Amino acid sequence: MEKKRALITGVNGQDGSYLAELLLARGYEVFGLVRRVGLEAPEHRLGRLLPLLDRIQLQPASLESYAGIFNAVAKIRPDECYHLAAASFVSYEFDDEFSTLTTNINGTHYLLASLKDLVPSCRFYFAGTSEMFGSAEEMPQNEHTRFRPRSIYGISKVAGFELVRNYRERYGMHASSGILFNHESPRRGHEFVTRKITSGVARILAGQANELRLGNLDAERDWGFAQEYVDAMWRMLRQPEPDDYVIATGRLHSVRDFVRIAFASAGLDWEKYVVTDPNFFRSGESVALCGDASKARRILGWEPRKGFEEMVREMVAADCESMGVELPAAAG
Ligand code: F7E
Repeated sequence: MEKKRALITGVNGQDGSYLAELLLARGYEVFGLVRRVGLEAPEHRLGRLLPLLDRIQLQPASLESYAGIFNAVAKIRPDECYHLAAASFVSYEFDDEFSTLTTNINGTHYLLASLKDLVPSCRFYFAGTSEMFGSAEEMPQNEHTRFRPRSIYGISKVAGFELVRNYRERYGMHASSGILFNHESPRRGHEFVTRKITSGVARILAGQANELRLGNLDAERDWGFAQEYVDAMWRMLRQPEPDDYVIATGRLHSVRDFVRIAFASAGLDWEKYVVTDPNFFRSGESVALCGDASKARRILGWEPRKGFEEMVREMVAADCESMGVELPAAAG
């Protein structure tokens, strides 16, 4: 039997690399869309994919070019497409608003339009986000909670989500959206708070830093483990009907909780190192985002497994290992 062909945009990101591994293990032929610059400096830009490079096929294309996306889809003719690529850093200052909106909305639109014309039977996954809820009126948030995005990133994702819904309803495409809450791992980008903390702990242990500057320690998030979240994406495309699903743990933790566990796992007292810095505060961030994933549990048979503390410890251990520093044996 011929192998199924999966196309992943954002294949070099945290989720893309985990998803590529999962699909290879399940017998897929995996194609990844990357920017041309990625191919020019693979060790730098494709770091998370290095162990997989001989097993996946990379196709250079920019999300900003309809012709590029159309040609890539025409060449690959995927059975399944996972659209993960996006400008994904959240800022409430509306900086870089034009490029975030253009890339995220047009990229989604170009992909959907190309698939509709070339391979309408392709199953499509869109990476939605809890940022679409923004200053939500209720907690926890589920698939019926009204979107009230308050970041440009959140606004761009609501537009993408609505495009997906319209392509599904108007053209009958099997197009689903995951509304994923924060999900972390040792592969998380360093700009996000979890990885900033765990790599900061490793640098302090290595003697390369003596403080860690953070924003609001009281900010709360629903943090899950990324590898489990990509499995939910795959499960959505197994359903007979396309739909939208919240993927979350349903548990809230503060940045302070994360900090405390991360430093303790390295035998350090966080209060000696963490400095709050107003530069990292986000204005207007008041509502805690916490997801209700009971629909995913019921229909997809998906549930989060790894606990928060275990994940934090693993992230610290991975950062220490990559820097060649030993964790104190009895720490924690
Ligand atoms: O912030 C607070 C910050 O940047 C988490 C992306 O994957 O998840 C991610 O977006 C919390 C916020 O992630 C610092 O104010 C405190 O409350 O790690 P983050 P995010 O903005 O939640 C959603 C679901 C996405 O879809 C996004 O693409 O931590 N915080 N101090 C800080 N955050 C950062 N980055 N740096 C700090 O120093």
